[in-house]
Amino acid sequence: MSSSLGSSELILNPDGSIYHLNLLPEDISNIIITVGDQNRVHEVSKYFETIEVQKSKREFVTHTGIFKGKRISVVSTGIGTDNIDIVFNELDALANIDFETRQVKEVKSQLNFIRVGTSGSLQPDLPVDSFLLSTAGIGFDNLLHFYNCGHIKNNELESALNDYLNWSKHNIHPYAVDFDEELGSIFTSNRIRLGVTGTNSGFYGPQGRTLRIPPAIPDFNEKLASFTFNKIRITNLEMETAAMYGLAKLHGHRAVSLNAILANRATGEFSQQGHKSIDQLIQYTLDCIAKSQLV
Ligand code: R1P
Repeated sequence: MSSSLGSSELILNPDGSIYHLNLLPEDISNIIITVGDQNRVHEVSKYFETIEVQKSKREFVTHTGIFKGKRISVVSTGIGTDNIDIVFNELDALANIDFETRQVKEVKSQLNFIRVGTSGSLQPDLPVDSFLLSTAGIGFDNLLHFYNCGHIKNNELESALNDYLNWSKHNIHPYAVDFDEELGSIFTSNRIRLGVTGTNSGFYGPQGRTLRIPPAIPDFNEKLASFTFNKIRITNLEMETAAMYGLAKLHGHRAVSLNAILANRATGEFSQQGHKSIDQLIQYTLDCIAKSQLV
C-alpha cells in the first residue's frame, strides 16, 4: 500500500472535489479533449447529444457528455505549461488516487488526452488554416526538468537539437517527448499533416515576437525552422504540447496534440477564418473519436 497523501499535497475542496479543476472522480471520462480557451469547451460540447457535467473554476471549465455513443470530457487548460502541470496532475489524481484513503490506487486507469489547439507555423509550406498533428513536442519551457523524466523522453532528438542550438548560454535546454503513436493513429488521415511542435513559456519573446523589447536571440524562429534530424523538422510553435506529452507519459496515459495553424511566422500571414478552422478541427476530432475503438 502507498502512504496516504497529506492535505497540503492532494488538496480537496470541502465537497471532495480536486482543488483547481473543481471535479469529482466520476465527473471525467477517460477520453479527454483539452482546449486552451475556456470558451472553446462549449464549441466542442455543443456537438454532444447530452451533457451530464458542467463545472468550472478559474480558467478550468469542464463539460462531460455523450457524442455518438462515446462519453467524452472537454477540459480547458488555459494558456501555458504551468497550467498543464495543474490540469494533468489533477486529472490523473481523479483517475488514479482514492480520495477517501488518499492513496494511489493499485490498479491504474489510462486516460486518452487529445489537445485541440491553435498554433503558429514556422515553415512557409505549412499554411494557415491547415491542421497539424504533433508527432513530438519540444519543450523550451522548463516544466519537465522538475520531474524524473529521462526514461520517457526522445533523448536522441533532444541531444541533436541541443547540440545544434547550443543555447545553454541563454539558459535554454529544450526537452523532447514523442506523441502516443497508437492514439495518434486514430487522428491520422490526408486531412492532417504531421510535424514536430515547439512549446514555449510565452507568446512574444519566447516565440520570437518583438513588439518593443529586443530579443536575446534575434534569429530564434529561423534557427528552429532550419533544424533537421532524421528528416524531422520543427514545424510550429505553441505553448502546451511538450508538457502534455511529458506528463501524460510519466503518468502512463496517452496524448496527442492536434493544432489548427492560425499564423504563419515565416510568411507573416494570419488566418482570416480562424473560428471556422478551429470548428472544422473540432468536428474532425469528434468524428475520429466516434469512429475509433476508444471507450
Ligand atoms: C496563445 O494565444 C494560446 O493559443 C495556443 C497557444 O498554445 C496558447 O495557449 O493554443 P490554444 O488556442 O489551445 O490556447
